[in-house]
Amino acid sequence: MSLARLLRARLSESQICELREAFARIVDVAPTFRPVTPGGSPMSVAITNAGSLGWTSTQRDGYHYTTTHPTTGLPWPPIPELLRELWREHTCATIEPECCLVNLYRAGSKLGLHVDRDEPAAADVPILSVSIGAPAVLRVGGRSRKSPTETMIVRSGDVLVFAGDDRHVYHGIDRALVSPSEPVRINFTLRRVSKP
Ligand code: MD3
Ligand code: FE
Repeated sequence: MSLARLLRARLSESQICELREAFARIVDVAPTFRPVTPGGSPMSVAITNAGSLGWTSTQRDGYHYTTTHPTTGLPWPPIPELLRELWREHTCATIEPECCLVNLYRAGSKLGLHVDRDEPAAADVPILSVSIGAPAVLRVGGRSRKSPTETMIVRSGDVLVFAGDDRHVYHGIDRALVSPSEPVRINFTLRRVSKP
């Protein structure tokens, strides 16, 4: 895939600030946790969710979506309004996002190369990703695991949209470029899960 096909936008400083506050409100109700992969190891990225459906993983059930938080049992909090607006503006004005996966990266957190394929009923709906905090090294390949990959830096305020064929490419985070002044990276990924 050509990285030029990724739509990139930059949020204002006040919008970034609004998302930091939105993150604080989400984790207040739905604390971050480290899902366990089917292989049995906890992910190095801590996650939580907003929306009607949240992505998670357990060794027993593998990757899946739930309506409630695994430890509190409460429904996931609502998707922040600013993220809903970005979804309407950059993806589908007529389809509502169901999942806002929130990924929290600290020093040493990474996400291996994968395809987002846990939403088979909504595989044609684009994915929107919004990053704040520390920059990170994003690796993007093609539709086959063997396709060559390239890396790019994703920075605070970047909004990336993956539509069409790009929705199904391999991608991962090699590492978060944290620093003493910016010790975490937060990524919000909005998705449709059920048939629109
Ligand atoms: C979607 N998260 O949660 S988002 C994930 O930065 C995930 O936390 C990463 O991959 C993160 O599933 C990356 C940006 C991204 C990049 C490439 C994609 C999303 C993508 C390619 C296809 C579909
Ligand atoms: Fe992904």
